[in-house]
Amino acid sequence: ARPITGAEYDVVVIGAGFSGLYALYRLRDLNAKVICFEAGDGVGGTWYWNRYPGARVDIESMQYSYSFDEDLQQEWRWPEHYSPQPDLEAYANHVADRFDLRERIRFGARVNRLRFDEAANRWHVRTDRGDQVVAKYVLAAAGSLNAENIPQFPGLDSFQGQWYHTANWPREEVDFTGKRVGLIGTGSTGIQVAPVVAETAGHLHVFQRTPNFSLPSKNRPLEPEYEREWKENYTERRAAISQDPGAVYWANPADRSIFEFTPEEREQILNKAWGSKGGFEFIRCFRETMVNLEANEIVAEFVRNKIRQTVKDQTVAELLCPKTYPFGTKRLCLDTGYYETFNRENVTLVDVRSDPITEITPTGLKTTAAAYDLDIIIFATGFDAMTGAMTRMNVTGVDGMDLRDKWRDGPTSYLGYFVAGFPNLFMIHGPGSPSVLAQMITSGEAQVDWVVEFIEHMEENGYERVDTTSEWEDNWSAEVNVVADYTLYKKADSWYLGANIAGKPRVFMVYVGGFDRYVQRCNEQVEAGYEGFVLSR
Ligand code: NA7
Repeated sequence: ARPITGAEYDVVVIGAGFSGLYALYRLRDLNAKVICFEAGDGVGGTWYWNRYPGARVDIESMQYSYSFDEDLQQEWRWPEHYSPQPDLEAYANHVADRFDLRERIRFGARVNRLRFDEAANRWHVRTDRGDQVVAKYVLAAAGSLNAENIPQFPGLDSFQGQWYHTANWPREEVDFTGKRVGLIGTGSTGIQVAPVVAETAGHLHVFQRTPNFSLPSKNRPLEPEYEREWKENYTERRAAISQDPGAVYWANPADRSIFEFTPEEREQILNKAWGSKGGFEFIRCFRETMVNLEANEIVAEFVRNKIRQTVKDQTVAELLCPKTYPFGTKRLCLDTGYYETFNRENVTLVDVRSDPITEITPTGLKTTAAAYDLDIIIFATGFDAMTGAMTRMNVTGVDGMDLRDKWRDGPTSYLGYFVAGFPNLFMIHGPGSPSVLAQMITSGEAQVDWVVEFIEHMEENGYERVDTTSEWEDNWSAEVNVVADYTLYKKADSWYLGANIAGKPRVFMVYVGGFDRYVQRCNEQVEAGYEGFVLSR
């Protein structure tokens, strides 16, 4: 399609991932003139880009799916409990077609400039394929985890093999057969990649800086009985999800204190949860796990012992055991055979905490103490999370303020949606929102609903502009911090804190007070007469 120039829209949606698609669907209610710019050539966002081997969602698909349309959730069939990337991408495509959303999307169009015109109260939006449009509102559904982080090791340009970042994986299959593969990073992504690549690679070196806690996913084909049960109870279960801090449904909610049990009983309870098919339900064994260090350590040691029992070489097992931060304070992983992978002859774990990578060479990479010959390097090194999507778009607001300057000391927001000085710009899953600590499709739906209602209010009342103030940003960041301080989350160098990116300011960016509480807080501010918002005509 040709670039669009000179057109005026009511709303520009950025991103055709799950939130962006739902926004297109909802904005129809407003009869608004809407255009969506999507950097990829297809819909799905995270599930379009992350097509690396082993990519899989770690919330079960009966939940990690849209709730807005009863026929959709009844008719759609998920083959597996935890869908692999192709199934999620297929679902996004189905939704785009089923609800006729595609005609409003311009693909291969990455927004690279957003400028607010104060006199007219309009955003000027440009993309890298030459689109230039004007809009009253911008709804940025550009993703919490999409700006990839490629560590700047010297020499990457000289590498003669192939290298990939997992979030920018090629569409054609990469053949690992017999190849010497280096995998850098052991977060959720690396943990999914390693077992799959190890199956065909000649040799796999896993370069680990920080070990992560991972739970067995017990992924399996979706049992018809289980599917039926969900579909018969969707209404009740979605209602329960909307009241849950993580926006998930718990089949066996447990509200027990770990301190009421003997060590043997605790072990039994944890063992049962470990062996169950409940995935993250393990973290709900006891109520204090994420808020009390002593309770947390009991659970952490249980998981370490599982690692020790699984991995045969005890030196490797100890390296795989996280010991420097509490259980769950870096994003917990779900895996399929991750720890078992290290029992294979063709897999070697390299500790790059004690022996860091110093450079990439034409034939592989070097650490301070050794050199490794590699044909393929996989960067599973994560993202400039929460803020990267916004800061990479070249956004200027009131008085020409650059968003990167505004966020120099860390991101600010009011309710995760607004940044003072950037009027009429709404972020979905922005810094200060629950982001990945709530199931993101449901949370995205709720956020989009809130934004659409906000826009509706403005239109019905003839408002031209909404902004917030730095005072209200401070209030919100105080709230974000108070709830985080109640938990153990700040005790880890995680991407929630920006700690994974060299030089990024350390600010806790995720609202951990719960999805339910978050929705309530946003509604309260509206009900209090749009408190914290500066609306003008
Ligand atoms: P993560 O969780 O940020 O993991 C990235 C991994 O890459 C992590 O192990 C990092 O170690 C490692 N890393 C990053 N930079 C380097 C350098 N310079 N050297 C060595 N190792 C490095 O990203 P994922 O893609 O796995 O997961 C992102 C989210 O997607 C996940 O949380 C889920 O919500 C889904 P570190 O721990 O920083 O020491």
